[in-house]
Formats: sequence, C-alpha cells, structure tokens
Amino acid sequence: MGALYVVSDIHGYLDDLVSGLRDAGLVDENRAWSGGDAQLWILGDLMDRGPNGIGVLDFVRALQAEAPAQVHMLLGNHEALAVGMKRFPGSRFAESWQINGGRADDQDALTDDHLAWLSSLPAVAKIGDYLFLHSDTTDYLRWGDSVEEINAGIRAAMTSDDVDAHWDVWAGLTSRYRFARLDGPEAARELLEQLGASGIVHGHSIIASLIDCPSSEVDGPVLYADNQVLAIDGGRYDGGPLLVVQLED
Ligand SMILES: [Mn+2]
Repeated sequence: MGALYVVSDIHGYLDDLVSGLRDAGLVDENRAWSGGDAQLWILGDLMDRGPNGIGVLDFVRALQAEAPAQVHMLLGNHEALAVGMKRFPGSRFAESWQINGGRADDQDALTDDHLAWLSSLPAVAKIGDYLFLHSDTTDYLRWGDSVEEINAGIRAAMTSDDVDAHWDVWAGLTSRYRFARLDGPEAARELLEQLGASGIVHGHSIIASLIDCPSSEVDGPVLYADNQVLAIDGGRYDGGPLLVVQLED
C-alpha cells in the first residue's frame, strides 16, 4: 500500500483543506489529485460552522471521482444532520442544526445528488491495522458487530424514510470522549478486538478539549488511551489547524 493520509472535520474551510493537501503532495495547483497510489481518508464533517461547506463537499466529490481508489470519505455527525434536516424539515433535527453551527447557505444548496452520496457513506473503515471512525465513541456497535454490519446498518438507517432511524445515527455519532475516560483504554481495547484492528484514528472531538489547551496551541495529532487512539481534529473552527496527517505502518 502507498502512503496513508487522514484529515477530518473540515467544517467549510475549503482553502485550508486545499492548501493542506497541496503541502502533503496529494493535489496540485489545479486542485487535481497528484498523490499517485497514496490513500486519503476524510473522516467526516465537511459542512457547518465554517464558510463554504458546499465548496468542500463538491471539491471532495470531484477528487473522489478523479481518484476513486485513493480518496475515501466517512460519514460524520454533520453529514447525518444535513441529511436529516433536508429530509425531515420541521422535525427535531431543526433545533440540533441550529445549535450545531448549521448554515442556511449550505443547506439550501444541497441537491438530491448530494443527499444520495451523503446517505451512502461508510461510517467506519479498517485499513491495515487501523480503525477509522468519525466519532470517539463505541456507539457504532449499536448497528452491528463487524465493520461490514455497522456500515450496512447505518446505511440502511440513512436511506430509510424513518425519522427515528436517522435521528439514532445523528445521536450516536454525536456522542464523544469514550476513550478519554478513566476506563477509555479498556473501551478502546475492546472495540479494537471486536473489529479486528490495533489502533483507532478519529476526528470529532477537538484535540484542545482532549488535552485541555487552547486550539491555537495545537500543532499535531494526539495519541492517548494507552497509545491505542489517535485524535486528529485540530479544531479549525475553534482557531486551531486543519491537520493533514500521514500515518505510519
Ligand atoms: Mn463531528
């Protein structure tokens, strides 16, 4: 396998994403894929909070269309929120959207094509010995006992007409800090054993909140929970960096 890169929680910061990928050699000055056989995994939350969620969404989809074996995207809670808002207007999603940085310009620009893509995203992935998740939670196990079952269960919920099924995805992926608690290392060990991997990589909970410092002081990913868990969300919307992280074997 070629080099492996992860980035998460873009939240509308298109220019930061493009320059981060360019610095990593993954895209060229025309925003075209230049990463060869490298793999890029985007761990969710393209939209909301920041300035240009739809621009990020369209850029990621264009890059994926250009290099489908190289560019991959996981479902984040903000993707679940955007789909829930669009499909169930006037439901309880509206209040969550309001308090979680939802942006009307993004939401209004979502097409059926966007929705179909967002609803079909995998929620978890196992790449080599790594387990990629958006959220630092074990709630994924509510949808299945294996990577395949979890993804099938969440995809079924995301494509169903049942508002409660959608809500459960949003709620499950919104929970956090499971691996930062006192028994976090044990929870991580159990999840890794269950899903057959040896290290978790996640976004969602900003690094500043995990190590108790301002986001402006964050300069790289943080390994915790007995070195089993890597947090990569630098907290761009909170004044931190958008981290494009190359993983080692
Ligand atoms: Mn999130």
